This record gives sequence, structure tokens and C-alpha cells, in this order.
Amino acid sequence: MSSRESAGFGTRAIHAGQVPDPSTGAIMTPIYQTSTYAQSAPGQHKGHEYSRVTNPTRAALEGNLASLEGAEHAVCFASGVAGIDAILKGLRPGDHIVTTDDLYGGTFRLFRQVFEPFGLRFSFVDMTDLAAVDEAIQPGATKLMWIETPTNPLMRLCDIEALVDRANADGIDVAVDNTFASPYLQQPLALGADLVLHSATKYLGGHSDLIGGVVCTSDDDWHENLRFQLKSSGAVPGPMDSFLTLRGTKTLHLRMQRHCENARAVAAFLDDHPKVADVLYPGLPSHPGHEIAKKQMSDFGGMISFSLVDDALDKAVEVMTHTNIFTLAESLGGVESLIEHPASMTHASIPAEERQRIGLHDSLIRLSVGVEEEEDLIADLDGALQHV
Ligand code: P1T
Repeated sequence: MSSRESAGFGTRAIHAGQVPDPSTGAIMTPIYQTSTYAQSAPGQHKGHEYSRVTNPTRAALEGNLASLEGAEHAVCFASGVAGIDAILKGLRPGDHIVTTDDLYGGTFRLFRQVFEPFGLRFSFVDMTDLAAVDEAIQPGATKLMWIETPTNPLMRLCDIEALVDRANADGIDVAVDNTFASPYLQQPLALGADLVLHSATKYLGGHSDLIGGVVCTSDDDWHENLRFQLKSSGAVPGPMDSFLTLRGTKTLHLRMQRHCENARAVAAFLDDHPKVADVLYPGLPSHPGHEIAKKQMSDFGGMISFSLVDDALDKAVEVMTHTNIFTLAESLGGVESLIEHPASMTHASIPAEERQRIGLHDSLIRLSVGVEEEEDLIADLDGALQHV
């Protein structure tokens, strides 16, 4: 390992996977905007044949992200859901998956509406409840545990180490969607997980200007399978998006520090506000997952969900339509603060009765706290809360 690759997180964020361009010395990895590569004779090339299979800009990004997750391999996809899709295609009809019942709506839709009809079987359980996980496991049939932590949007904390222990006892592989935490705050592979998935659209890219995904693993069989899926199904990120993600990760450590600081202040403000009922933020000592968060995360992240004392949809809409800095929009993890309504936006594909069952109320508001000035964010929310 070169010293760059064994260096601290912030140094690897900037350098891992990258060398100055050998032909020009360009510091930034070029955007290799090409579909194919000249061969001097059939099969004789400089490492790349066709950009669905490999591309130098994407390869640099994969080297960078593997380093940040402490993985042997990273495989980049055109979106987060394309990465999830590739993992599930490594399973076979009849295989059973145990997953969280609170998870990104698009993941739920992919599981329920795409893979169930192809014969995969899912149990959606509250993974903060180890007894419920235990009960859901079907020895021999359960092949994968799919963990999201913190969960989207209820901010539940699943104990990765405890779940890995339970999975290992039955030879079940464990995948962790690490999108909300980012590799800066949480390293699931070091806790025993087999696969880590990111929507690179979020904190990795960090600037709300791309859609991307990545799966990191140190398991050679999974790596081979993921490469096969990428090559065969073709959900590849383009060179421009790979470049933008690579540029984003250079400041990941700095941005995450500020996201955490700002979210801590916003959560404390909301927690004290007379019109706010529940504040779901793992950094609050009152959060039921606070101790688990302290154990497996180095800080508590930039995501907060909250509900109002007056638990009515129209009141939540008043808040969401009266912020000036927080923009009403789906997605998260960018430098700018966003506010959104999970029930009608990011989680609308989860049936209403299922949302009610897991406690995803229609009045729930989700914040992605950006890296603006803390006092401006608090003043913005304070002003919006005066409308209810
Ligand atoms: O949007 P895409 O890059 O395909 O990533 C999907 C995805 C996967 N996992 C988690 C935890 C996610 O939050 C997402 C995407 N989420 C949103 C768009 C959102 O606003 O929650």
C-alpha cells in the first residue's frame, strides 16, 4: 500500500484512486468521454475495451470509494437503486431477504414491485428489534440481510454488529445502505458487513448535481458478481458524473463535519420549540438509538425528521412552504438545506396503511441540513414554525 492509500480519511478522500494524468500531468482525473478504446491487435489494449465495462474516470472513482469504505473493491452504478438492483440480481428465485420496514421508498418499491414478482421473498421488520429479526429469519432460505441505518425517514438506528452476528450464525450475507451516514461517519465493513451500498447522489457527490450509486465489498465473489451485473445489465455512470462524484468526495470529510455541527444545533432548537413534538435525531440523548449511534458512528449526521404538536398534514405543509433557505425538494446530502414531506414525496410508494403501521405519519417533516450558517438555518425554521 502506498502512503497515500494508508493515510487518514481526509487525505484519502482527496488522493485515493488518483494519480496525476500520465500523459499531461493534469492534477484532476480527466473526464474520459469515450465509449471505446483503440486496440493495437485484437485483445491488445491499455486496460480498457469498452466503457460499459470500464472507463478510466469511473475506475479512479471506484479506487477512491473503495478506500473510503475500507473495501477491496468498489463498483459504481448509474444510481443508488441500480446498485441495489445489482446486489439483488446476485440472488435466485425463492431466496429470502430480511430487511428494515422503514427504508427509502424507492428501495421498498424495487423490492416489492420488481423483485417479488421475480420470486425473491422479503420480510420487512423493525430491525431495532433483534427478536423480530430472529423470528423473520428462515434458516437455509434467508440469503441476505438488508440494513438501512439510520433509516430513511424515521432515523432508527440498527445495531450493525449485533445484526451481523445473527446473520453469520446462519451464513446470511449482510448489506448496509450507508447513504445517510456516509463512510466518514460509519464503516459497516469494519463491523462485519459484506456489502455497503451508497446513493452517491447524496453525501458522496454532495452538490445535488448528479445521480450515482456504488457498492463496496471485500468479498471477491460478490465483486465478480457485481462486475458481471454491471457489464450485463449496463447501469453504468457516465464519465462526467463519475468526475463530479470524484470531485465531491475530496471535501466529504469537511462537509460532513459541518453537516453534523449544523444538524446538532437545528435538532436542539427543534427539541426546545413549543410547536414541535418529536425530533428524530440520533444525536439527541433522548433518541432511543443514541447509544447505538455512539457505538457505530463517529458523529450523528445531517438528517433530522420531526413532527408537530398539532399533528395535521395541513400544518406540516404550512411549515414546508414557508422556509426560504430550506428548499422543498426530494433528496439529501447536498451542501444546501432541503425540507420535504416523506408521505407524499420520497415514501409515497409505500402504501398508506404500511406507513401508518411503522409510524411514518402524514405530518412528518424531513430535513437534510446543509452546510450554510447555523443561525440562518435556525432563523429560517423559526420563521416557518410561526405559521402553525
Ligand atoms: O436516488 P438514487 O441515487 O437511486 O438512490 C436511492 C437511495 C438509496 N438509499 C437511500 C437511503 C436513499 O435515501 C436513496 C434515495 N433517496 C432519496 C432520493 C430521498 O430523498 O430520500
